[in-house]
Amino acid sequence: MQGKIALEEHFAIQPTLGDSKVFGGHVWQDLEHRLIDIQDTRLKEMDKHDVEMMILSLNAPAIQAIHDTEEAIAIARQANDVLADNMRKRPSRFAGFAALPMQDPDAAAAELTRCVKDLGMVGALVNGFSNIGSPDNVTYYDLPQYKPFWKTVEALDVPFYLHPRNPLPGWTKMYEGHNWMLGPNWAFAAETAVHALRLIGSGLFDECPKLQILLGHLGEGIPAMLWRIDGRNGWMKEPHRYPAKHGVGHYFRNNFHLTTSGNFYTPSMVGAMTEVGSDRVMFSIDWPFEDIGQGSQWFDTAEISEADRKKIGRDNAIKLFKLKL
Ligand code: GRE
Ligand code: ZN
Repeated sequence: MQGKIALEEHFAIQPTLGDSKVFGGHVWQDLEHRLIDIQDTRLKEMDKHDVEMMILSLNAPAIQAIHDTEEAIAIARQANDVLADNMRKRPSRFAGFAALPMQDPDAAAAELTRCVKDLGMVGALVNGFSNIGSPDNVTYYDLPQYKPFWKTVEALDVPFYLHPRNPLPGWTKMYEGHNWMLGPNWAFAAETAVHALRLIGSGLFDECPKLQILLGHLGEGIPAMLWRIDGRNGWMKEPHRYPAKHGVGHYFRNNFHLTTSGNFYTPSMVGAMTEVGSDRVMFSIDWPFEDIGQGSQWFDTAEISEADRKKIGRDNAIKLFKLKL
């Protein structure tokens, strides 16, 4: 399909580059180049596979793992300025998501405002929980101190991409002796799905009904579990036990969008479309961790209608991010 738009596509700057090494040490020379490069190899690959635009974001966990708050604020600014420079060079090919120092909710809100209003970014991408003050602190964004931050996101009318990171070593006992499950094979999805469900259960979307969250990897497993999450034990008629007013499915269908990043499998895409509707699914690759050729060929030939392919490959993103293409 011509004119595809992809929106979970990463780059790195020197201070955050090393975070990606564990995910590709054996191909590091190539991966490092692909992360740092924006205007060369990346554009050639986009041209080759009919990707008209990438919405770029910083690698992971990057800012979220910088436990010194002042440093997190400074590196986020630096990354966002680099991104804005690259967007300016090719505004028809690159848009951007802001990296945010969530360690300080007020600073995160201010940086998002700067990125949207001054730098023309179309939203934020944040890599899961933040470490605040110490490397073993874990802070999720359903906590009350984030309420004003979420109000700012809602008022700016831009989506927030909740991107995976690994759980901390102190929180991975269940994977002990089975480290292969860390990262994209399993733990990324489990970690991110729990965080998304925390946001939902907390009642955040009752307070901020217009807030829109993006999840990659076709919803981090949630679409396949949605019926069961809300099902409970049917005949026992037990009311749900979280502060939010409605069932999880209600918020998932009204406040979430899903992308195909790193999950190039048609039955899973059709499942996601069935759960949230084809207006809330969008094409993505997960460059440079995934193969733009593989993702594009899969999507271009997947057995869905041409109307859905056009929506998912392009039109939904234009609408959601108000892109001027
Ligand atoms: C990602 O950004 O989604 C990612 C990584 C590292 C490995 C695999 C992966 O950051 O999908
Ligand atoms: Zn990613």
